[in-house]
Amino acid sequence: MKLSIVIPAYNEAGNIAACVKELQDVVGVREGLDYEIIVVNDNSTDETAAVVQQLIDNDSSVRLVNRTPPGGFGRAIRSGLDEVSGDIVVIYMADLSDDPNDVIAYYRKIEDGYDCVFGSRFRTGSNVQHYPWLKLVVNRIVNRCIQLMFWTPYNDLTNAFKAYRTSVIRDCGPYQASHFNITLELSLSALIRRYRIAEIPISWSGRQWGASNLRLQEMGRRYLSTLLMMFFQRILVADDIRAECSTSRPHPSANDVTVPHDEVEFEADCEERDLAHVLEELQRVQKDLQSPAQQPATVKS
Ligand SMILES: Nc1nc2c(ncn2[C@@H]2O[C@H](COP(=O)(O)OP(=O)(O)OP(=O)(O)O)[C@@H](O)[C@H]2O)c(=O)[nH]1
Ligand SMILES: [Mg+2]
Repeated sequence: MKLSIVIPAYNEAGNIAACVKELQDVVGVREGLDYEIIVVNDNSTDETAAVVQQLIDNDSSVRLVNRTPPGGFGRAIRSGLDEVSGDIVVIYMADLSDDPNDVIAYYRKIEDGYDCVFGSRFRTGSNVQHYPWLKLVVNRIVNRCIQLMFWTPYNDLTNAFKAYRTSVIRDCGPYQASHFNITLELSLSALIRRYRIAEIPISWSGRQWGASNLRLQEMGRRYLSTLLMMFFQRILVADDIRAECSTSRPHPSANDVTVPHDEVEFEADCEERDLAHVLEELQRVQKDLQSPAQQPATVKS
């Protein structure tokens, strides 16, 4: 299966070459996967485009999408997704925050049959460094609220670094979010359609070069808008939405989910899986409460 890595980049001249290189080394050289790397440059005012152009000269698997205004993280992701030619899409940050080894872990999970892989920075085995404390606190509160609203065990849905089958991306679109709220639009769209999702611990490190583009005070209303849209879709029209899914959904005994009997079985399987997840989450919380000294993930700020 071909892997497409979409990297939104805004003023990342100091990071993008190292970012692409570490991906090439792991994905191409070490693992020998068929891949493409699509860098989406959003009117950067630095040398980002020129640096990527040099990388393209040495590796035809690297591509550059130059956007015209208006800019925005969500618009950049949407432009990148339109260009994808692979079977699996990974959204990856240009600021060296993500670990290329986790891309391989995502890829293997999809090979195992999952439709989406959500990395979590807050599970046993996760490794998080240099996370600004205010963002960390807001992240944990927001993600806990999302977990309660969607009754889901996945605890890092706002993180963009995730993998999806391309067919899932196409099924869940078109997308509307223009900024960082696309992280929620993508992950929650897959969640409410009940695609088969795996969550695995990942490593993450705060940027060492360049400036952060995520401004909490500007993004709040956008996250809220996407969150409420997905919440009401889930509670009011989830059946209509799921009926339009054309691609592989989790069904242990049959792929044809259009047969009514199968649909009933499918719903029952999903309910069962959701309950198992919630139970797992409750057991985890219980364990954490019983051993307060033991931290679930390494988080250094
Ligand atoms: N194309 C494009 N890329 C963007 C835009 N805003 C952010 N990015 C990229 O998206 C990725 C994440 O942006 P960051 O600024 O690191 O935001 P963040 O990771 O949420 O914030 P930090 O935790 O502070 O790093 C980086 O690769 C940025 O270059 C944008 O408007 N357009
Ligand atoms: Mg970042």
